[in-house]
Amino acid sequence: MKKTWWKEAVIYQIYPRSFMDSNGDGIGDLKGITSRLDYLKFLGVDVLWLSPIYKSPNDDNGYDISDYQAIMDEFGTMEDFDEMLAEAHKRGLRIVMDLVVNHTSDEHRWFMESRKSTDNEYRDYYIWREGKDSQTPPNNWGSCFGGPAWQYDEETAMYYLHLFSKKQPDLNWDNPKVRQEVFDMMTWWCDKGIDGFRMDVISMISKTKEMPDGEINGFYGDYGPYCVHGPNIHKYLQEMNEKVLSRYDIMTVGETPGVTTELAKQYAGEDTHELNMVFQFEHVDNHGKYGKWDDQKWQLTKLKKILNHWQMDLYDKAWNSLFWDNHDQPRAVSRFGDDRPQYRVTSAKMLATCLHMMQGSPYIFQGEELGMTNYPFQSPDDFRDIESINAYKEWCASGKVSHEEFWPCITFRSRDNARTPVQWDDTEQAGFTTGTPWIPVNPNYKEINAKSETADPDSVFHYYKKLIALRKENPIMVYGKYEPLMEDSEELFVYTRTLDDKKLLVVCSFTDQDTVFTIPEEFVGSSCMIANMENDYSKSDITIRPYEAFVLTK
Ligand code: TEU
Ligand code: CA
Repeated sequence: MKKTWWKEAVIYQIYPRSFMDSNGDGIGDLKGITSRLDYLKFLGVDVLWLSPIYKSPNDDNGYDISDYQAIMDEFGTMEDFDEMLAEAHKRGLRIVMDLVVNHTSDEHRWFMESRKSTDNEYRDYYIWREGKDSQTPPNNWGSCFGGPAWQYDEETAMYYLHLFSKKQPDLNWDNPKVRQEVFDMMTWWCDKGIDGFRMDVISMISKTKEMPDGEINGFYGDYGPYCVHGPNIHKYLQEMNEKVLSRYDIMTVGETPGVTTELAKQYAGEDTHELNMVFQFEHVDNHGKYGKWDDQKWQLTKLKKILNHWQMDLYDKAWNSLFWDNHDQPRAVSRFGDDRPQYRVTSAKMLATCLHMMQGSPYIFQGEELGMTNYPFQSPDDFRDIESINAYKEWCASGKVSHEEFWPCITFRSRDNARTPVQWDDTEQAGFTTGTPWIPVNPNYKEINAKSETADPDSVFHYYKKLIALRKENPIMVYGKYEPLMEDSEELFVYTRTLDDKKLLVVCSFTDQDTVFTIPEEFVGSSCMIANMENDYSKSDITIRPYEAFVLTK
């Protein structure tokens, strides 16, 4: 297996709007990020991935871009960006940009031109179709954020496709001019010195020419078979690789909803010349009665089956990206761990152990290193996210489900859980802003914040710091072969890693009950690399306490 810096890196995701506000307007910004680089350096991460910071009307918090080569007004200026990049590089931190090129904002110059007339030179930059009639879209597809995936545009009496909000029209990647515009823009950023791209819904850029109705799924037809991993996806990524990516020492990670291990080996194969790695979603897509809106936790055997499969199947062929949460997901400790006060710290450390000991590049979402939790929403007015706002209306207003039944589901899964401000200290607004934050601070900031955790050697923060440092000293954490154990256990997640004559045993409890465990003979009496509580590993039968985690090494 080839050794590369990005395989050895730990990546930290910043959601700039909620990271740090430098000027009291309640919105995080670039100067705020620069002011916290020392904190990130102290934590020990190598790469910072920034969610979009480009000019945007913020229908979807920056995932709707109106100018790819300018900075969002609220976040600062291009000078602020250059300063942030230089200050990051000075500290040995790399910067990965979010590349959102499945769609633009409807306020992007290309789209404003495109909608003007059917013969405009930008018409073919987007996907336009005649409706079945003026009241009926071309087909039954639904958008990710509710409502149909087609928007009627009066100017030319045609519909345009938007897989996300109607302010996010999809680009037409079959148009070579579109591809060249994107590649030129990417080149411009690379020449500025950035260190990589996280590519938003990159698995959706190639669509089939035929666009038949999809299978009804909830309220609308499913566009999946026609828009996800479409006919030319690999061709376009190889072209991007040849024209841009291969010319720079950068890292790339594709956000690829719907990806399987087979597809990942193509998207991110060691020799396929597309991307370095992809985000897969099988372990976070436990859908229930109301689609993604579900308040149930995974059964451990099912979760293990998915993660074990990704570990085993990509080995030596493609590289995993490892994550429990991001800006679209609930907080890891609330979802996979246990955020009750007596278990929060222990279970956050356990989750970190379980993930960072796997093979792949670990991603930490801002605040995860503090064990930040889901937000206690009181009413639908608390939502800021277009997806949560629309989903609540669509499900409850339609009468499909009652508020009482839907509320626990939407509050458990809302993307806003991840988007509350980073809790820096115990002063007002958690030190995030001197003004009024755009989204409320989680009221638990007095107990959970960076200031107290950086001062406490037993904190979640210091545990992450230690895990990150261990990776630098132990190539086995990066390159060791993975082997699952106890696959039928509903309580314990157990696996080994092997590299040359070294071996690690990782044991993580996912339950609030005591369990018994027999240490495999070869590990009895071996030394402990890291653990979230003490235990006696010299005996073969031991009791594992709720959410205990440890790593033995021989
Ligand atoms: O998310 C794309 C994606 O896969 C969605 O299905 C995602 O899971 C969404 O949150 C639905 O629950 C990316 C970005 O990460 C997200 O923030 C954007 O809103 C979206 O693309 C559109 O750009
Ligand atoms: Ca600000």
